Amino acid sequence: MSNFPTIHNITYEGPTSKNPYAFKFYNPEEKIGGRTMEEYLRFAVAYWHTFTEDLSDPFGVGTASRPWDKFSGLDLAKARVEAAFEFFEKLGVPYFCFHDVDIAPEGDTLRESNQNLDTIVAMIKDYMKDSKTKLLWNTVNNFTHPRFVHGAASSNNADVFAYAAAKVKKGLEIGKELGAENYVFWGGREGYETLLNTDMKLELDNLGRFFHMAVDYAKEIGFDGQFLIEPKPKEPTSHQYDFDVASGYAFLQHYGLQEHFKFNIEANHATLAGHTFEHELRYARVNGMLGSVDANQGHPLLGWDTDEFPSDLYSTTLAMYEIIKNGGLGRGGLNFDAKVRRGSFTPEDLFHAHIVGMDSFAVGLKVAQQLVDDKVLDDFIEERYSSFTEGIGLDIVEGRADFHKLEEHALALTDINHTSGRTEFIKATINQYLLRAFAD
Ligand code: XLS
Ligand code: NI
Ligand code: NI
Repeated sequence: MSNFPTIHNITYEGPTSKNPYAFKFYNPEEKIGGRTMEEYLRFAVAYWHTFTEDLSDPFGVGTASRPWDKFSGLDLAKARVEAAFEFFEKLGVPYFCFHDVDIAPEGDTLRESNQNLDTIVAMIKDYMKDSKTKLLWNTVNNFTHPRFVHGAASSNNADVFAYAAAKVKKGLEIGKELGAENYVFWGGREGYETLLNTDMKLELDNLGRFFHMAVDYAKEIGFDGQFLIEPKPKEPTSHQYDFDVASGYAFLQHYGLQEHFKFNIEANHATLAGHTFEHELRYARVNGMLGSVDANQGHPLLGWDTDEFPSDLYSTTLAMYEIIKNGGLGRGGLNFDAKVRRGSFTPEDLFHAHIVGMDSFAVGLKVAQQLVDDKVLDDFIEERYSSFTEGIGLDIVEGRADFHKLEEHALALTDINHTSGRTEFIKATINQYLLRAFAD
C-alpha cells in the first residue's frame, strides 16, 4: 500500500514547467563544473523532520497528518521505514540521515532500546539493498529524554556520561552496519543553563574525553565514516560549547581532536550565532574543516531555530560558492534539516518542501559555478590584496619583516592610497548572474 498514492516520481521539467511535482532547476544529470548536479549536491532527507516530526511547537500540539499515524510502537517505526523508502524513491534523493530515536522507539531499558534499534536497522538494511538511497550520516539523540536534563557528555552526573557513551557506541555500530559516510555529534544539551552551578572546566574536559573515546571505538570496530561536529550557539541550552565553527575548532585543537573531525554546518545555527551561513562555511573551508551541511534557513524575524526549507537563492548561491571553492563536500552532503511549516500539514507538502530546497540549491550551484568560472569575486579580491604581492607586503607574507623594518617603512610613507571596496557594485554583479543563469 502506497503512503503517497497521488505522487509519481519527481523529475526535471525545466524552469517553465507548471507541474508542482517536478523540479524546475534541479536536473540530476546536468553537469556543472565537471560533476553532475546529483554528485555535487548530495541531498539528504532528514528522517526526524520528514517522518517523525508531528509539527508541534512550544505553543501547540502537532498538526501533521501522516498515513503512518494509525500505528504505534514498533509497528509505527516499521511503517515509517516503508514510507521513507517510498519517499526517497519518488524524490530521487541519494541520501538520508537519522537519530537513533527517529527510527525506533526507546524501550524501558537501554537493552530494550538497542533491541528495537536492531529490528529497525535490519529492516532499513534490507530496504537499502533495493534502493539507491544511502546513509549520509546517523547520530544519536542525547538531548530529548529527561535523563539528559543536565547534559549528556557534559552532564554533572557520571551515570549519564556512561549512558550517553553507550548510545554513541550503538550509533557507531549502526553507522558501520548501514555504511554511513559520516557520523554527526550535535551537542543539544552540551552546554549550560547557568554558570552559577556549572564546572565549566570539568565539562569541557569530559567532552574532550568523550570524543576521544568515540574516535577510539570507531577505530576498534573499523567504522571509517567522517566524524562531524555540528555547532549551534544555544537552544535548548542558554550556551552551547560548540558555539560556532571558530569556537568548535579551538576546542578540537585544544583537546587534540582536529585530525578526527570536520564540521557539519547548519544555516540556521549560523544565524543564531550572529553569523551568516556563508561565514560559517568560509571559516570551516579556510581551515580545511568543512565536512557537511544541514541545509535550511531561519526566519528573518524570529530568533530561534525555525528550520525552514531553503528557498533564498541569494543565500544558496553564496553557500554553493563556498562549497565549490572547497572542491565539493567530499563525503558530506546537503541534508535538509528542515521542517514544513505547521500549516503545511499534508503529506504532499513534504514533496513541495524538498522540491523547493533542491531547486534552490541547484540554482545556487549553477550561479556560483559561473561566478567561479568568470572569477568575478576572485578578480576583485586579488586586486584588493595586491599590496601583499610586492614590496613591503611581500616581505610581510614571506616572513622577511619585523617591527623595525615596518617602522622604517611607515616613517618613510607620505600617503596611504586606498581603492574602493566596491561592495554595491559586486552585489549588482551577483544579481546579474542570478537573473541570467536560466535566461538562455
Ligand atoms: C538541532 C540540530 C539537530 C542535528 C542533529 O538543532 O540541527 O537536528 O542536526 O542532531
Ligand atoms: Ni542540524
Ligand atoms: Ni538545527
